[in-house]
Amino acid sequence: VWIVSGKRDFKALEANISTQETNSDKPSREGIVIRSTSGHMQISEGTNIWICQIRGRLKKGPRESQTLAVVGDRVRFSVQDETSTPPSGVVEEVLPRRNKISRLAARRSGGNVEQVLMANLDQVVAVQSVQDPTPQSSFVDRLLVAAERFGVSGVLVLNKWDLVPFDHNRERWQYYTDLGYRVIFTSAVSGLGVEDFREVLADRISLLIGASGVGKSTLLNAIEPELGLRVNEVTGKTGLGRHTTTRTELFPLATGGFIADSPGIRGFDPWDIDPLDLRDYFPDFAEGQLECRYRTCLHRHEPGCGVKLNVAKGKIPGWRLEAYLALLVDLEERKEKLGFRKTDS
Ligand SMILES: Nc1nc2c(ncn2[C@@H]2O[C@H](COP(=O)(O)OP(=O)(O)O)[C@@H](O)[C@H]2O)c(=O)[nH]1
Ligand SMILES: [Mg+2]
Ligand SMILES: [Zn+2]
Repeated sequence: VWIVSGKRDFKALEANISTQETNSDKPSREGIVIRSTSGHMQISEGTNIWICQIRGRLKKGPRESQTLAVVGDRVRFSVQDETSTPPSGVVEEVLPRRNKISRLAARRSGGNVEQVLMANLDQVVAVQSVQDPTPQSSFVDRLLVAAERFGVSGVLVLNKWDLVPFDHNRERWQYYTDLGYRVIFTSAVSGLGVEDFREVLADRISLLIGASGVGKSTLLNAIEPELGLRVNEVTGKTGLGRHTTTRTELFPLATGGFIADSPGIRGFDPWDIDPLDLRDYFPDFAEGQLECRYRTCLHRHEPGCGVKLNVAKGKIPGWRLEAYLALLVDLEERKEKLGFRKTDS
């Protein structure tokens, strides 16, 4: 009889004490990698955290060992010792990824290599404050482009709402809501939106991102004591970041779900977007783009540009086109510098 109670699987327990156990019959379980250090991984499975080694043969695959399994990867592991503290196991298989975030890292031997930082995330949650510090809009636009690029949801949290009048710059933020992004107004001081913040993180794997001082730690502490202390700072700067080895970590939430901390993810760096593809990550351009005279119009200086026409008509705010053009220049410069190559996703 298989009894499954709550998150505990008694079938696995029974199999474990079976006397006829062979290696291939060893109970295997599924979990999520929440931390990865050299040689070991911490795997979250229900309410348990396991420490696992990686089966040697896995390391021989096409993937570079450092990205064999990253935080967020779902893995199948066999039980080694369930009674030890923490319980231990061996990772047997890395299950297919739904998505991933990567950045360019310098190779010791020269050149750049894709470094996968995180897999299977559900959403990127960008935190900004409406004042002290004031929002950097390019940050949000970049982030949303990258969210589109990586196929995850983009959530925008605007904190410190107690410092400005309720209707302060609302149209600007409303614009993102109209584009289909979730926008949450919060104040860690007054408690405004804290429940929405909690709810949006529950049961999902989120990457929290935002410049220092916007209130990330305070907001996290508001939904769970000490959480902000455990989750380290992630800076909101975009760019290639420092080429040092970084460790990403997922923190389990009391509500279910995980929040990611990564000193390596300094803003999304959408390094492998082809400049010509960028325009497709601006959903508000789609309609006007159909009217562009040239099929490969970059909405820059080309005559007969439907997007620029829509800006002139007031259908698209000028700052959206500016954000796009700034990112376009960045991508072109980077393409020139690094050479463009597609990833295997
Ligand atoms: N007025 C106001 N101050 C806040 C709010 N949230 C955080 N702060 C303050 O902003 C500063 C930076 O907050 P912190 O959580 O450390 O930001 P982090 O760097 O993003 O983690 C601290 O002095 C907080 O007390 C808020 O909603 N309203
Ligand atoms: Mg902090
Ligand atoms: Zn155009």
